[in-house]
Amino acid sequence: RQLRQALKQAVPGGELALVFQPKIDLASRRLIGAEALLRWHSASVGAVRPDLFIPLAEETGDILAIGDWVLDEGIRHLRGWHDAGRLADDFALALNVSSRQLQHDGFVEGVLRRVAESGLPPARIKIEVTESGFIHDLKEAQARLGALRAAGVGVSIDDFGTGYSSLSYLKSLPVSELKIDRSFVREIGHDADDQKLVETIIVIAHLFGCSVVAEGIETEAQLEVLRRLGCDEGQGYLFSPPVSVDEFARML
Ligand code: G
Ligand code: G
Ligand code: G
Ligand code: MN
Ligand code: NA
Repeated sequence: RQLRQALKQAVPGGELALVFQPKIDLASRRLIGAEALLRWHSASVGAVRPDLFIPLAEETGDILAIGDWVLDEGIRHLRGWHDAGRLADDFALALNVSSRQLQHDGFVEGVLRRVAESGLPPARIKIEVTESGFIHDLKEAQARLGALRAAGVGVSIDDFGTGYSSLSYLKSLPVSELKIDRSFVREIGHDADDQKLVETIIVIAHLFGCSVVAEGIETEAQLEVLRRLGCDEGQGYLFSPPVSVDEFARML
């Protein structure tokens, strides 16, 4: 109850912040993007982890205002880096979007309006959705994600392989990127079957014209295997944890 009340203050109270985790091209080790991750420091209850407050915000509906804030703030920083000439041509910023946001009727228009107002090339922005984002209404998700792709915005499936029927989604969804969940990456070198899953996801993604990002890379050994299997990009503590906007700007 206390947390619910505190959540209402997150946006108006200026209590939210974005941190940025670098995404690295595995072949060249070049910085080619980042994922924006939300942090909340509540004036009344202190720091709260996103895996705790995001499900709550989805339940209460606060995720819509929070999600809008993430889009505004992410695109604002991206524009600063872009205008300062700090970004490689292929650099893209990934913003997480919850299923509640995707299901909200103004979602696509909201994203495309912000992109247009920013003046940024649409390909600089990627929307990350999890499978729970389209399990609800596949047809509608298909139309919405398709509208983003048609406008040139990237669409990425987060936590790929952890839900159900992933393969049938790939056939019907307009997606440009798959992210291999870190639970699979962790088992590389330990569990032969998990490694086969990783290998299969990479092959299938490429067959469908998607690029593949491995999450949670922590060791050179994992990186070596992923490179050998043809994985395109990675993020993880081996390269960098999520960092503040100032620290990230220094990496650019
Ligand atoms: O950064 P951290 O590992 O604590 O994030 C935990 C999870 O919280 C992420 O995997 C992601 O699913 C979710 N998350 C982080 N930032 C956002 C955000 O801006 N929007 C949404 N919907 N989820 C986020
Ligand atoms: O969107 P998603 O739920 O995948 O968010 C990624 C989460 O994973 C973030 O909360 C981030 O802090 C965390 N993370 C990023 N890199 C690593 C890593 O190498 N190892 C582990 N254990 N967690 C990571
Ligand atoms: O580590 P190396 O000198 O190979 O890095 C070459 C380039 O790759 C760096 O200039 C940077 O752009 C990118 N890179 C490699 N590792 C990291 C990392 O951990 N964080 C960030 N932000 N970029 C990295
Ligand atoms: Mn994500
Ligand atoms: Na993930």
